[in-house]
Amino acid sequence: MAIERTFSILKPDATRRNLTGAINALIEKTGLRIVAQKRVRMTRAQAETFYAVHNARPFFGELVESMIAGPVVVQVLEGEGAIKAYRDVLGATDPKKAEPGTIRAEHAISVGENSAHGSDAVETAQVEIAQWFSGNEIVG
Ligand code: IDP
Ligand code: MG
Repeated sequence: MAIERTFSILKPDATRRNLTGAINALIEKTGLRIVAQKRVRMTRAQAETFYAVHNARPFFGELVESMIAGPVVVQVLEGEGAIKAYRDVLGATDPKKAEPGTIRAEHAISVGENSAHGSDAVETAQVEIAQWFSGNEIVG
């Protein structure tokens, strides 16, 4: 499988509970490398742009509010098949349906406050990474 890069966000529910290191440990245990990382506060406009694909869904307002409720940690992860590898360790969107040992099974509060985001495809990963990092901030 090819070496890929994927985009990750440790969401406000995770930073609020001081889980950055615990989640990073689960990421690194899979062999994925954190090749860029910074802690930022998303603006409302940035959160709306990031989740624009969901803007007609009933939970969109709640989703945007949850993403701006506190700091987030944005990351680029690199490794073999990184997009699927990260989705696998994230677990299902709804933590009640997530496999034991996954980030969401271990740490998420609810389907909305589910601790982390991971890109779902190569194209979305590229767009999401470009929204948050310039090339010289990613050190593989
Ligand atoms: P994903 O994060 O697993 O890719 P998506 O379906 O892309 O899941 O949804 C994006 C985010 O929107 C989820 O991670 C979650 O925070 C939120 N979300 C999704 N479905 C619901 C819902 O039914 N109620 C509340 N929030 C939701
Ligand atoms: Mg998604």
